[in-house]
Amino acid sequence: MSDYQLYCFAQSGNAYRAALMLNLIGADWEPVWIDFFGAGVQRKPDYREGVNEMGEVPVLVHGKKKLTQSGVILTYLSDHTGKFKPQNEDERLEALRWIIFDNQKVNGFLGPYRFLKNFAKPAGDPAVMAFMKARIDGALAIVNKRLEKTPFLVGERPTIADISMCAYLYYPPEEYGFDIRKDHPAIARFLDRMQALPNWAHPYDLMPGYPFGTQGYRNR
Ligand SMILES: N[C@@H](CCC(=O)N[C@@H](CS)C(=O)NCC(=O)O)C(=O)O
Repeated sequence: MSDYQLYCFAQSGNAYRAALMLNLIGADWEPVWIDFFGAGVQRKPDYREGVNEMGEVPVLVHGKKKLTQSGVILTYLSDHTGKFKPQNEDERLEALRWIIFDNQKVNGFLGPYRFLKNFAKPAGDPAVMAFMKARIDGALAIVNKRLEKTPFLVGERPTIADISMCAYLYYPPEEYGFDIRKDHPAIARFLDRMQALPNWAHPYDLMPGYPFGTQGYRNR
């Protein structure tokens, strides 16, 4: 058995944060595929009682430890390996600040927007979609402005805040109906820098569930 098990599925940018971190630090890990869209495993009582009372993915299992919330998982992995770890109190607080902003305002809106556009039946109400798109534009502009000043969110080096921010940013523009890279050039350059890190992989190559409805991977 691998050192780490990650409950995840390919379409989950929230889970991608944890999967990407595990890959970037060279961890020995394996995915546990969650049939999120089909059986809705995350909504079942045994999942809520035995895996995650919040009914969410990702969940990281490391021996006897079971962790949820990608921000917690990233913090745990960086504390344990020293990799992508903020270096002092100021950096730690700054990373946490961006992780919370990301969870709430950036990928916190991008994920549901993409879900309503591609997977929900019926698809999202146009007024709701327009509201969310405006929130997304505003939040991405803030991130873009920050990344015009420094190559990574906390400065010169990549930290867990950057890995968190990647959550939904590599999924194809067709899944959004807009092109994040084209609209936000500093984010595009940031994504290129993250992509150049050793062991970087796209969510569809890293987690099972591609094509949609299967347990496959895109390029394997
Ligand atoms: N803030 C959480 C968000 C996790 C999350 O919302 N995951 C989605 C899958 S992409 C989920 O499990 N949603 C189920 C639900 O909200 O009922 C994190 O970063 O781990």
